[in-house]
Amino acid sequence: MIDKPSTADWQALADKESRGRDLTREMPEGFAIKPLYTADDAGDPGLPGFAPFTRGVKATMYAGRPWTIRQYAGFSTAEESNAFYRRNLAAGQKGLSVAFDLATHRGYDSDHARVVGDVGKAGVAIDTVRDMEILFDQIPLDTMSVSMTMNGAVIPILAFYIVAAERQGVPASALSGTIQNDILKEFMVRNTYIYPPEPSMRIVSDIIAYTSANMPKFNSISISGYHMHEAGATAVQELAFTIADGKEYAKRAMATGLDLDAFAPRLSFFFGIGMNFFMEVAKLRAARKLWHDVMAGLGAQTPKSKMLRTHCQTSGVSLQEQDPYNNVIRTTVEAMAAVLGGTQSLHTNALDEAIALPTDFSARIARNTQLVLQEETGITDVVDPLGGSYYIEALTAKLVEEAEALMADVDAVGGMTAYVASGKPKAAIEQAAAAKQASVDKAETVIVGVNKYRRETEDAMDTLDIDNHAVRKSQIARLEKVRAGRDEAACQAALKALSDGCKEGGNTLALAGDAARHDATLGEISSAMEDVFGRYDTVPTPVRGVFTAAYADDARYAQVMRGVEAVSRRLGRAPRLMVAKMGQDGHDRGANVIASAFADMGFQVVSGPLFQTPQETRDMALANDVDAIGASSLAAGHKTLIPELIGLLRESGRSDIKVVAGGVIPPQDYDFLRDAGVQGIYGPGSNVVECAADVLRLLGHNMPPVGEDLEVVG
Ligand code: MLC
Ligand code: 5AD
Repeated sequence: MIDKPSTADWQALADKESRGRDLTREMPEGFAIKPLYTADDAGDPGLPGFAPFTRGVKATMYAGRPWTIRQYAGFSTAEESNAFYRRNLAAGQKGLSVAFDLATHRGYDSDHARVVGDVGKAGVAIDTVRDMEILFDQIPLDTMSVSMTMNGAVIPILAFYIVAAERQGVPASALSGTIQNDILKEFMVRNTYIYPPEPSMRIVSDIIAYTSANMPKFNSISISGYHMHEAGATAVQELAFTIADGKEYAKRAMATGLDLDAFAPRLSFFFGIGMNFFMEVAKLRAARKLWHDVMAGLGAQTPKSKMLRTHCQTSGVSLQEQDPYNNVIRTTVEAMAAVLGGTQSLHTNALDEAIALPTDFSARIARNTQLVLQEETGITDVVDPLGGSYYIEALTAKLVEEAEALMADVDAVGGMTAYVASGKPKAAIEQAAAAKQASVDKAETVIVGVNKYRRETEDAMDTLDIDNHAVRKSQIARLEKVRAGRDEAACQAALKALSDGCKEGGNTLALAGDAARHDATLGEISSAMEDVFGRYDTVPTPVRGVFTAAYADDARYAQVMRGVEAVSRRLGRAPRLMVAKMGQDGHDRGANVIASAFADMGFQVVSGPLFQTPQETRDMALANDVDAIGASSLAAGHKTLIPELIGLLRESGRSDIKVVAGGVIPPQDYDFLRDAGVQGIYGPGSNVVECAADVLRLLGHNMPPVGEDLEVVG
């Protein structure tokens, strides 16, 4: 009889096969993965439905009830979004998830001068309860669970929702759904805050207090790691900062006198799911264990308080503009990771993610990805089918250990509010994002169709285009009608009561509900609060040194740096690039990566603050005497904002300042932008070193193409 081989036997055989090559892999998470895991690596995760819920919060999981297919969507007017929702529900979607436009997020009515380019673009425009009623027309709010992604203008939006339901005859107590209401991550990565951190945290607690008393089926918050993930966070960062955010909210709510077990069962979560398949499965399992332990530590008694229930969304940044049908494959793999990790609810991204908002066609494929997984694969038959996998169990335990270590750093400074204020988590995530970008640009991280197997030409794709002028016009007409038809004195009195409550400590959601019942607009409710709380501004501080370190031995990078030196000699100073974020779009990963990389390559970089108008960008560019402006646009404002900027530069006699654009810009719009005077357009998948080479060319430097004359340039 042959002896059972030992791990040492395996090692000897493996060394022979690999000729001694080291097959361990370093993860961005800061630990290495071995090529083999065995029973020695894996602990026992317990059973689903029982603490610490590593294997799932329900005993039966999808065998009892499948996850909710909940596609995030919204665009244009309430009428158009309502029609889109109803088509999708008829085709198999199970829950709603509303995407609002950026004007709404940031508390501006559609007629506000700052939001001309944003209305109806990245989501649906909502100004009044009337809009909200139209959004849910013929959608029964007593049975449909509705998630609303709102954080900045969370008070007017939730108030509108409650009042729209009342007008449908549905009391608040019957409403089921979720409000995102997670402001800490806005200050870290998503940037659609309105007020400073302290009053923002009070708002979160007000909502928890109101919903736990009046809306027992409504999840008061969706504590979100997703946006950290999208901003480039590692799995450990996403876990640690998200769970620590949850702990902070729970502690704040307890500090206002609420009983933990009265509100904790309705705290929910949201994670991003990327391409590192097993890491993402383990991440969700680790999240449940971490949350259980945190809540037990805070003294939670009922099991429900210790169960982490989560929505997941497949990763937007993992999707590419090039060869976009590959995105269907990526999304399928990510969706499987979310499901095998035990998510409660899921959004699958559309294949045109890197180009525009989904069309009916791309939304259908995205939704069907979930329907096929749910109904054709047998994936729902068994609870936690990867449970007991040596690798999954070891990885889950490792993520718990690493996240706990990072959470200890957060605790050491007194919790997440203080940690966010220190700027540490934002900087750590940006560092990880820059490192990832460098690894992609150097093709160490492979992206099929982008940095490997790239096609010579790309096929054209139909994309959704929103006539922003028409949406704005119809919103303004409705705003005027609502304002004309309301009891003005009652409305103003309710707004005043809200302002007073902000000062004196009343519940802001209850008070905003009264204002909404009198048809106060979103902008009016927001500014009644802003009058007391103020509006918050930040200045971007991109990280330095990541690219120089990553490209230490790279000939092309050195060549670009020599190009920058040559231009510097000619100008008598380093070339200056302003990285501009115009409009209400707060996605700044791309802008920060560009700022970091260009500064590392020797440019002088001026980072504009978020939310500039084209006039403000022009003024800042002139004041800093920049040579070029890179406008980053991810929320479809490019056709309005960038041409306006170019016009203003022209009026100021500074058409010599080159304007380039980057971000999510459909190729169909390239000609429009070029005609408007944009001199370079860099979509997702652009290599930042080549972007810099291109900008040098625009500044008159004779920059050779890749691979040519590497030595002769000076
Ligand atoms: C579930 N149930 C079961 C069961 N499984 N009952 C018996 N047996 C089983 N096996 C019950 C649950 O207990 C619950 O009832 C009910 O069924 C619904 O199930 P759920 O699992 O709670 O699902 P759901 O209602 O879909 O709620 C999921 C959630 C919630 C808790 C994660 O918070 C949610 O829907 N979140 C979505 C967030 C979202 O869409 N975000 C978009 C962000 S986009 P009961 O009575 O116990 O409740 C974004 C992008 C950007 O942010 O930046 O703009
Ligand atoms: N409709 C559909 N999906 C959207 N997303 C953002 N806005 C919308 C919208 N209006 C998705 C994209 C994006 C992520 C933040 O959410 O996938 O990457």
